[in-house]
Amino acid sequence: MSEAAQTLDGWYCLHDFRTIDWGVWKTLSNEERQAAINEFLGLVEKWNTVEKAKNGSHALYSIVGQKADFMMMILRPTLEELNEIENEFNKSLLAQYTVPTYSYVSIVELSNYLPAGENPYENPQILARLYPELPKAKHVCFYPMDKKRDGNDNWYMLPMEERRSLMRSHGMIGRSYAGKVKQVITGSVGFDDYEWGVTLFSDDALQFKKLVYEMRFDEVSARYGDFGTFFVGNILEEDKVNTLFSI
Ligand code: 76R
Repeated sequence: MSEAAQTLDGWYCLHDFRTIDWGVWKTLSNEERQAAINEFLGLVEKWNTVEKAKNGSHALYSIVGQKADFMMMILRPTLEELNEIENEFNKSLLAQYTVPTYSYVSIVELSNYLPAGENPYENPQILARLYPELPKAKHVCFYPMDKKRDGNDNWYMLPMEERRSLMRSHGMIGRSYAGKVKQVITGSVGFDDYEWGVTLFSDDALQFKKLVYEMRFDEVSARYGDFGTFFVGNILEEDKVNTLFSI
């Protein structure tokens, strides 16, 4: 058996994608719509308080294309808290006018392919990555992915040293996007249908295409990457929530 990668695990993560049922939403009066929006903004206010206390983080993005209209990405210390948040949202007025289209459950993950030092859970840089405050970048890109187990192309059969060296090359490409793209890798083995969620943040959406494309030519992605559905979107600031839902 090959040596398993050791992971450092941070906050649990829920990506929750919804479309808006505009047909029904439009039948409401302005007052009813405003009440639903206000209640939702109240929820976001609660999330803001948690974020300020550094007990979690969240990001709201509107999604371009028909796969979803908006995404709520939530980070919390426990799976129970994620569950409470989704249930609270589901019981809200606004949720009645949304349709769930996709969700992803995972946990912020760093692996030991690159050395993390002696006691990683005491390293401030590592902690900042395991328990991140999600950036308020203009754009987001999310997709789930697997590493292949396919005949000769089986990531999980490679010796540790080989995986480490391949990941070094992967990391080098990633680093050349420092300051342009921030990535949050979340592990989902045992939690969801793929093995990782990849969430990228950038102020320039084109950098997603450039980074993902460049990685396609790198062996880790070229030979071993299997990708799920891609979502791309724009930040949904709280003052834009009214605009999005206004009729
Ligand atoms: O954590 C680190 O910065 C160390 C190097 C590193 C690891 C271990 C790293 C760097 N990644 C790691 C792990 Mn990554 N990453 C992806 C994708 O679309 C594709 O082809 C792949 C999707 C992107 C875009 C990306 C970006 N990375 C991983 C893992 C877990 C692998 C495992 O355990 O087997 C996956 C699935 C994955 C996928 N990666 C970086 C980036 C970027 C931008 C970096 C540089 C980060 C930085 O140094 O700032």
